[in-house]
Parts: sequence; C-alpha cells; structure tokens
Amino acid sequence: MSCRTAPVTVDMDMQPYIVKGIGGFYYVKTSAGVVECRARGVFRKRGVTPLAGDNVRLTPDGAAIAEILPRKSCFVRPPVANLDVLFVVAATAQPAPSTLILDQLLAAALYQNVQPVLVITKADLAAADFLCAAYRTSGIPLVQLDYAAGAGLDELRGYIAGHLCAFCGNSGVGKSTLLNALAPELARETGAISQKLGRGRHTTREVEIFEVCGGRIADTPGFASLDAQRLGHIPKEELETTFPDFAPYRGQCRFIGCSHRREKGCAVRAAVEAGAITQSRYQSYLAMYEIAGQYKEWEHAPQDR
Ligand SMILES: Nc1nc2c(ncn2[C@@H]2O[C@H](COP(=O)(O)OP(=O)(O)OP(=O)(O)O)[C@@H](O)[C@H]2O)c(=O)[nH]1
Ligand SMILES: [Mg+2]
Ligand SMILES: [Zn+2]
Repeated sequence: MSCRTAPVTVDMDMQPYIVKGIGGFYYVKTSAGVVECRARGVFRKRGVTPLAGDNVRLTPDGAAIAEILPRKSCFVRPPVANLDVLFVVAATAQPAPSTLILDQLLAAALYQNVQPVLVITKADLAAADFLCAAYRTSGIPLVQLDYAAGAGLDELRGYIAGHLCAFCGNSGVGKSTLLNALAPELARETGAISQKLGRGRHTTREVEIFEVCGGRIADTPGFASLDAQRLGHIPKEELETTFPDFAPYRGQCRFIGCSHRREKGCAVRAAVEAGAITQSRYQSYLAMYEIAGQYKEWEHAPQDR
C-alpha cells in the first residue's frame, strides 16, 4: 500500500478543519487562525460527533460548525477523521507490548485504507528483537527509534510530510515524547510510568492536531487496555484482507472461502509452517477471527458517530 501524497494546502483558501474538541467546544483552524465554536444541534440529532481532523464549514458568523464534509476514514479509537497514516507506537518494555493489540490497530487502519506504520520506542530499555522478528513478514513498515543516535526520526518525517497522521498506542509508550523529538517547540507534557503498575498515567487527555514537519500530526490519549469493539468491526470474511502477509497466498487454498484455520490444503497455514508468515501474526489472525465471530448484527454499526 502506498501513501497518498497530496500536499497540505495552508494558504488563504485553506479548508477549515477541527484541531481539537473539548466538552462540546470545537477548535477549528481557519485561514484567519483557530476559532472556538459549537456544533449545530442537528449533528447530535443525527448521532454524529464532530472529530478532530474533520473538514468543516462554519456558519456565516463563525460561531458554529454548520457542516462536516465527507470523511475518507473515521476512527473511534483514536477519535480522528480523515487520517492518511496511523503510527502504531509500541514500547519494547514499560509498558510491555501485546502483539494482538498491535495487530488489531494495524488491521483497523488497513481496513479503512489508512497506511499503518509500526513505531518501536524504548529500545534502550529492552531488546526490540522480539518485535522486529514478529513483524518480519508482515509487510507493514517498521521504524525503530533511538533518540540518543537520532535514528528513525527522518523516516517518520517522510511519512508526515503532506499527510494527516496520528500516534496511537498504550498510555506511556512515548507518543508525546516522540512528538517533542520531532517538534521540540510544542513542548508536550509527558509522564513517568507508574512503577507499581508498570503502565502509563494517561498524561495526554485529548486528541489535538499540530502542523509540523510539513504535515499534520495528532497526539492522542493512550489506552490501558483495548476494547476491540471500539476499534470498529471487521467482518471475519474480510479479516484476511487486512493482513498484507497473507496476500501472496490468496486464492491458493484448496477450498474457496478457506478461513485459514483448520481446513485441509490451506496455503496460509503452509506459509506459517514454512516461516513465511510469523506465528505471532497468525495467532493474532486466529484470535481476531474468534472475536469477529462473536459480533451480532446489531453491533455492526459504527459507534460514537
Ligand atoms: N527510556 C526511554 N523512555 C522513554 C522513551 N520514550 C518515552 N519515554 C518515557 O516514557 C514515559 C511516557 O512517555 P509519554 O510520551 O508521556 O507517553 P505517552 O504515550 O504520550 O502516554 P499518554 O499520554 O499517557 O498516552 C516518559 O517518562 C518518557 O520520558 C524511550 O525511547 N526510552
Ligand atoms: Mg501523551
Ligand atoms: Zn487457507
């Protein structure tokens, strides 16, 4: 999958967009600067929540959001619209990574045609080998950061330029620290890991979009655990399309509609046994397939819209 490369226009005719929403107020970036406004009641009636990243039209007095322009993507977790790139941030330790959660986030991005990039932090605390090995066959770009050596930052800047991007991941993995490394002038607040619980303290409280590195990047609040339902449902039949590592084997299984679990003559399972797809990725697929199968029809509707 390649990134779209349309340049971000920041001229007098710029399209106003929401940089942040707090307690019913929205902060909309316009060519005249950031304005604070409300959303018209009609959105609540329709069950639509304006999101950071939404392109909007304001009422003539500039006091309210009159219209939300069509979205090309929309996430509930993290709540951002119109993303081009989702940086899934994982620490080698503190907090310990869960490949299942990472795979769920990566799949949620791919399902909406958003380019996922896996970003590894804290390689100074524990070896990143385990994560690098798990994603060796994934087909998903992986960037390992090393602040002391300055490694990885230029690669991230390359993804940010001309795009709307967001950091997501557990609380404490270092999303705000990374934003500060990319743009020190932002001076984002960061928080120490709780030694007792071994996890972050939810230092970042709201999604906020910043214009840096020639693009736009959203810092988002981390989560402690991930409720898969909040990621948006991927029907089990479509799950394989969100695993780029399965793509070379599509159509090669003995049975049409093979779910790649127990069927005989499964090309995906053969690839796992041959080491061409990692066990870690395959185990995530199986777990996500089970989770997808537990959904009821009425739960399929996107939530919090
Ligand atoms: N050793 C080490 N510590 C890091 C690294 N990156 C971040 N940290 C530390 O990890 C802690 C949490 O960092 P934050 O940037 O606040 O994490 P966050 O992901 O923004 O967390 P939330 O806002 O709670 O979601 C801070 O004490 C950082 O200094 C790293 O690469 N190495
Ligand atoms: Mg933060
Ligand atoms: Zn199969």
